[in-house]
Amino acid sequence: MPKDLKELIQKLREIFQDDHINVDEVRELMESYRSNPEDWKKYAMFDKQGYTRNLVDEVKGKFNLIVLCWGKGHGSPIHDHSKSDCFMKMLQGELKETQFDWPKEEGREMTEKSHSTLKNNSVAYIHNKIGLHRVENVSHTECAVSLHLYSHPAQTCKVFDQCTGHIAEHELTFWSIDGKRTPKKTTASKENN
Ligand code: CSS
Ligand code: FE2
Repeated sequence: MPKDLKELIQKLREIFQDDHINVDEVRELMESYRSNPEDWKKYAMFDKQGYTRNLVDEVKGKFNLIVLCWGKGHGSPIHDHSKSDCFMKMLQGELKETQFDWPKEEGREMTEKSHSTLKNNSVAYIHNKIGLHRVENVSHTECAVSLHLYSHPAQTCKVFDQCTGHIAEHELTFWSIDGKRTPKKTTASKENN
């Protein structure tokens, strides 16, 4: 069991030396880390406008690890994960994940496939073959913090209009890198996906 976030990162780096990853192994490792705010508070930066993406670690071409900070009522649009495997671990609070199938044709409303509440320390997993999702902090009183690992990280993703299934390309940006706020110019108005 990793004793802190640093040790979790070390173990992830070891696992990702291999080209082929075992999803269950990564998931179990992330689950076994017990969230301690002392480990991740330097990455936890909130914004009033929407959730923030804060880069913690990256191994180019392999994975990146991001702390996402969700203020009260903040949520993502319905989105895909490009070529990434996405592991999402709760560090604080709760998030609601709603899954959708890929839209079959444009013009039709996308209906929910399933939804679940992600509780503290649990890990959810998704990639494009499983489907699409929306993630929300539905709480009006509590913030939420989650740790996301993306293998083969992408710089863009697709976002979907639930009413019509219309697809748009969306740029993924970082609010901070290694605990330092990224210059405003590169993050203008496109923080959320
Ligand atoms: N994929 C979203 C968060 S929900 S998994 C993102 O990276 O911003
Ligand atoms: Fe996602």
